[in-house]
This record gives sequence, C-alpha cells and structure tokens, in this order.
Amino acid sequence: GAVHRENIDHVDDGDSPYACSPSVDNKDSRGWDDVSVYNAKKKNYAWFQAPDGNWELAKILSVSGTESLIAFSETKVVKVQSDCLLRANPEILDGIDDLIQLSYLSEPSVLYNLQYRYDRDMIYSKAGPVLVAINPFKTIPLYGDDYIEAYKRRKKDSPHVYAIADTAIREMIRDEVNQSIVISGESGAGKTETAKIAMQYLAAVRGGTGIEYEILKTNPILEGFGNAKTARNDNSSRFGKLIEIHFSEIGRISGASIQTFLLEKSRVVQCTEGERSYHSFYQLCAGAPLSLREKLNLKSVYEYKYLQQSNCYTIPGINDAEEFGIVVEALDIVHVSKEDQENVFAMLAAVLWLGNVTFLTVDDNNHVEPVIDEALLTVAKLLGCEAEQLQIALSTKKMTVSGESIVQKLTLTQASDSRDALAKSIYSCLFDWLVEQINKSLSAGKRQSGRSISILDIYGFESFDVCPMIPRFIYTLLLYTYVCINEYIQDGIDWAKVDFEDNQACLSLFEKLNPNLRSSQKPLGLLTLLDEETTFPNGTDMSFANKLKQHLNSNPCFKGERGKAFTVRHYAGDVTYDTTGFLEKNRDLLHLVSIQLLSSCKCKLPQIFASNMLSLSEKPAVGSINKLGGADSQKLSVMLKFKGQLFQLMQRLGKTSSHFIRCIKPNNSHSSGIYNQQLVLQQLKCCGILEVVRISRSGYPTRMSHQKFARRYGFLLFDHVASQDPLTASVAILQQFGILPEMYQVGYTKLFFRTGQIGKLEDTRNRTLNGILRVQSCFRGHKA
Ligand code: AD9
Ligand code: MG
Repeated sequence: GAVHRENIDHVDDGDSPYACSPSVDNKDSRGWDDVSVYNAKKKNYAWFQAPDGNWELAKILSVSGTESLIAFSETKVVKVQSDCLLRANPEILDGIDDLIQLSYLSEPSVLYNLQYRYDRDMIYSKAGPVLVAINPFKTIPLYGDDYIEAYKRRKKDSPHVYAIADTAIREMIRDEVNQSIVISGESGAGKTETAKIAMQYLAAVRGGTGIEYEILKTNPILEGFGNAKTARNDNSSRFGKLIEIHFSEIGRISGASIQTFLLEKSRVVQCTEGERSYHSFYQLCAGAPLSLREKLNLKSVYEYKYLQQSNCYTIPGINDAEEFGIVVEALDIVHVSKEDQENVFAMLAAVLWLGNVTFLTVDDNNHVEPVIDEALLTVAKLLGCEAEQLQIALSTKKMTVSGESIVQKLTLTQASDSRDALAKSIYSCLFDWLVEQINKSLSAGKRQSGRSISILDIYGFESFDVCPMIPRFIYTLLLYTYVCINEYIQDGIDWAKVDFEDNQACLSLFEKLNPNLRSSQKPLGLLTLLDEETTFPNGTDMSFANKLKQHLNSNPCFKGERGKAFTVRHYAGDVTYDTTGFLEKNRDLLHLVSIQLLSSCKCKLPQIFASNMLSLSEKPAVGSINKLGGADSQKLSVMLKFKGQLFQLMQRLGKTSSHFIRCIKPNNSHSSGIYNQQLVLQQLKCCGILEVVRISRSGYPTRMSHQKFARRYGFLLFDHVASQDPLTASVAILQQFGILPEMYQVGYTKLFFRTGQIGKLEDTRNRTLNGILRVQSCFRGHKA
C-alpha cells in the first residue's frame, strides 16, 4: 500500500531527529494526565482506527508480545493487536507545513497534520512539490496587498498560492523556462478561486502596463457564460481553462491567451432538479435594461422552458442583476463593442426562446412541424432569418442516399433533438466566440518575449461528464511526467532506492493522445473504443462496455464489472465508472440543415458560428470525420475534438516546468470548520498525494544540470578556477557549502537534490549578491 506502516514493537523514538518531546512534566500538552500507574517511560502515541474508519490518537501504555495496551483517555484503556497501530509523530511536528517532514508517514498522521492546520485557518500545506489547499468555505485573512508584499519580499515562507506563483516567476526568469501551475481537485474544492488568487498575485507583482487589469476582468465573463450552479458548487465551472500569461523581456505582464476545453453543452437544454443552467441566462433576464428587454422580447426566467425544468432560479447570496452589470463592464474592458454585446445577448435570448418552440403532428407518419408562435417568430427575428427557414431547419434533415440528396421529415423526438442541438450549438459557439474576442484584446499589439506562466484550472474530477476519467488522467500524466522516472534512470541514478508505482499500464489504457498517428499505429484504448462505438449505428452503452471488456481486460489497470460498468485503477485508487450516457454525450450532431440555416442568417454571429462549424468539420486532421453518415450532419464526436485539444495541451504543458496545487474539499455541505477525514483521505489518495509525499521524502525531486549549477553558484567558490569543468565545480560547491552527501546524488549530466537543499544555496547566493550590490552602490556613491 501507499502508506508506510511501522510496527511499534521495533520503532524507537531515538531514530528521529525530532523525536524528543519538549514536554517533560507529568501532564502532556494533549491534556492527558500521565497514567503513571503503568510506569510508561516514554510518551508514545499511536493511531488506532475506530470501526467507523476514523483514526483516533491513543497513548501506548505497554507493549507485550504482539499486543499493546492503549489509552484513549484516562478511563478508556483497551488491549489491541500492535500491528493495528500506526506510530504517531512527536508533538513538536504538529502542524508542520510540509508533510515530507513527518517522521512517521501514515494516512492518519497526514490527515491529522492537515486538520491541525485547517483548524487554525492555515489552509495551505505542502506535500513535497504539491501545494495542498483545503477549502475554508469562509473568508480568511490570508490575501491582499500586505500578504502579496510579504511573499514578494520573501518575508513569509509559509505555504501559499502566492508562494507558488512567486516561485513560478522566479524560475521563469532564472531558468528561462516557461512555467505552469496545474490546479486540480473535486468540484467545489476551490480550483477556480485558487486560479484567481494566483492571477491576482502575478498581476500585482508583475503588472504595470494595465493589461493585467484586463486579464483579471476575463474572470467574470468566463464565469458568467461558463459557470453554473450545480449540486456540488454554486459556481461550478463547466469547462476547462488554460490561461497563459505572457511576459515582456523585463518580466512584466504583456498579454495573455486563454484556451478553453469542452464546455458542457447539455446543460443549456437540460439540467437536474436544484441545479441551474449557465449564469448568463439568469443575469440577462434579471439585469437587462428596459430598451434591451424590448429589443430581445425578453421575459422573466420563469417563462423559459429550458430554465423551468430544474425548478431553481436563484442562488442564495447572489444578485444576478448586479452580476449582469459586472459582466457588461468586463466586456467593455476587454473591448467587446456595445454592438457586439447586444449581438451576444440576442443569441442568449434566441437560445431561451428556442426552448419554447413546440411541435405539432402534421401527417400519419408522426412527422411534426414547429408551431408558428411567439417563440418561433422571436427566434427567427433574433437570428435574422425567415420563420419558414427556421421551421424547415427544425423539422427536416437532408440525407445522401446513393449519391442523391433527399429531404426527410422528422418525428417529434427527432425534431426536439434537432431544436436542442441547435440551441446547444449556438451557445457553445457563442462561448468560443467570446473567448476569441478576449484573446484578441489580450494579445493586441503586445510584444512578447516568449516567456509565460500558464495556469490550468482543470475540471472537477467527477463533473466532466463526457468521460469522467479524463481530468484525473491529465493530472496523473502531468504529475507522473514531473516525477519523471526515466530521467533518473537515464542519468544513472539508482531508482531502486526510490520505488515508484509504475503507472505505464494505466496510461496505456488511454492510449497515445497524438491524433496525427495513423490508426494502425495507435494502440486501441478507451477513447478510441468510445469513438468507434459512438459512430457505429447500433452502438449502445452496453455494447461499448462489452467492447472495453473485450479489448482491455488484459490490462492490469482495467477491470470489467457487471453490466455497463468498469473499473480503472488510477494512480492510487480504483474508480468504477458506469457507461450509461457515455455514447449519447459523445455524439454531437447538428444537422446540416441547421448549419445552413445559421449561415444564411442576416445577423453577424450566426454566420460566424456556421462558418466555424463548417471549417471544423472540413479539417480531418483534428480527427477523422465519420464516413458512415455522409455529409448530412456535422459528426465530429466530442471525444475526437477533445483528443486534439488534449494533445496540444499536453504538448504545451510538457515544455513547461510545472507547479502543482491540489485543492481539497473538507466536507460536502460547503460549511466552514467541518473536516471530514474520510472525504479528505479519499481526495488525497485519488491523485496519489500520499505517494508523492513518500517519494519526495526518499527521492531527489530537485534537479539541475552541472553547467547550470556551476554557472549559478560557481562565483561563490573561495578559490574559483575558471577552467574547471562543470562537474568538478559542482562538487566543489557542494563541499564548500557543506551539503551533506545524503542530500544529493550526482548524475551524468545533472545533480539531484532532496527538497530544501537548493533553497539553502539560493539564500547564500542572494546574500552574497546583495552584498556585492551594496558595495557597488557605495562605490558609485563615493565617486559622485
Ligand atoms: V468546479 O470543479 O469548477 O465545480 P472549483 O473550481 O474547484 O469547483 P471553486 O473555486 O468554484 O471550486 O470554489 C467553490 C467555492 O468555495 C467558492 O465559491 C468559495 O465559496 C469557496 N472557496 C474556494 N476557495 C476559497 C478560498 N481560498 N477562500 C474562501 C473559498 N472561499
Ligand atoms: Mg471551477
């Protein structure tokens, strides 16, 4: 297992540098009286797992054979098997800020340490290279100018998003390598808030030109159009986001670009009880000024069928009308003209009205036609087309049979589907178009040095509905790349010292993401199988599940379950998925008739949408277009589109140096002060945080080439010989600064350090440099 178990029989306090407890009197600081009747010499504590799964701290009174006598309180003393106990850490380690400093690493000691900090509003901790952020669900005074200043000047070093952002800036400048901050976590864990906190830090310390203000203002727009209230989070992001912040030669923010991934389209036309559709709809209906209301024939939210179905119209504490004002202001700031803004709102209204379009049966074959009523007429007006055109688009489809084009009428289900498909397409195209406008504004005329810091706000693991294993997969892959076994092996380090669960089998489940590979070169993985089954006329969730079992059963990370389910062994934990709805969500059909309708509209946006859709489906490089259906619809499956994007994302991030933030949701009731052990543990396990801590304790996570090391610290050598080769210079530096041999390993091309070692050298370097600067300025002062 991931956890290092220590049998307390043969563990002695003496083996830890922190082992001696500071309290020597009879009463320990945990408040328990020393039960001296048992004459326990040492105050040994251990974790014992209660039947409910929670861990409790107990005092070891005596150990005999395989049994131990432990006390939970003065009155509750029990005898247990010693191997059920996990050694607790000495009190002096309570609340340490990096889990790798724990003397005894175990699930309960990690949980306890995080909770100790959380209870004191220290929501940030380090787990080796990963920043763990536990959602406080309340305002905590850890942010703002004073804190930013303190982290900028390195007056504070406790774990913080600011510290991560600051390190990213420094490393970008020092190493001349682009950086990325990868934020992951469950829905509602705090990813989006964390991303904003990181952006605020970058803007505050590296802004100055004003563009940083524009960058921050993209948040209300993206959240307005891409976030919604869900059961898990009142402000849940329904898309993935990578924001790349560009820096000029002098290290100031010079622009940015945003890439978004797969907006959840289905929410536009259906959402479950208690959830809402996208904020933008409610904001518009609540906040639009009278003139706009009249132009768009806007009604209240209660009048629209798409919004009615979930029976939830408001969010406690949120004023949608006010939010509308904030979004409009933000649109102004990113230079979306007033005219374009009105077009945007017209599209929102068109989508809402589309939902109110109804159908009537017109023949004996159950074929239908839309009713010409206020809804249909308003949609036609808002899109800029004739009502008849819209009627045709919603009730027919074109087929190509033996080279001949025929028009077929639709049944009620088919027609409703085509109406919903049109609504979904308009909305997702609108979202993409807005992102494009933002990108134009953020990059307009800015000179860039090519240096950047990217912030990835990945989906909530379980909320990505097309294929819920994808976000976890991305994170695993990135973290895996970070820990990067291969590099160690290639560099001659004996990796056996640092055992690491091989994840290759799990990754191969998902196959190579490179869409340019020919299918014969591609191993058949989950995504390809999903795609195949989606385009297969008779494919169902069940046949998909069976295909998976048939093709993947030999993979040790895959396990077929009964019915439509299967299990993937992720990085550190099994997750079972139900394939119900996978295929439907992967299908993304918009009939050609509808695309033609959009392209013939007089309004600007529908035309743009249509041409984007057509150009997308003409580009087979993004993914092969399904040949089965001919040209009657745009059949680029969701997964094919996403695979292309994902591949680019991985390529881009692969070139950066990554920093990891893992957001944790401490309870499911969104309340402050409640820390649910099991829930936290599950999240820590899910991404292998415990593994990472274990590896980081034993491994050498920091690395630097001999050349770079010698260049950076060589001048600190007492007798610096310029002709020294980098390896010799490196070794001399390590010796001069008393870096202990167990703290580093020398590879063929690189040095590998345990956590914290480079920090020491950097401090010396900075002190020396500051000294030199002071001497120089003194010298100049004298001259003047
Ligand atoms: V989802 O996958 O997009 O559904 P996120 O992005 O992980 O999710 P989000 O950042 O939206 O979660 O955070 C959820 C809520 O937690 C916020 O609306 C805040 O109310 C709360 N939160 C998160 N982080 C902080 C924080 N650092 N301080 C205070 C916070 N509140
Ligand atoms: Mg979010």
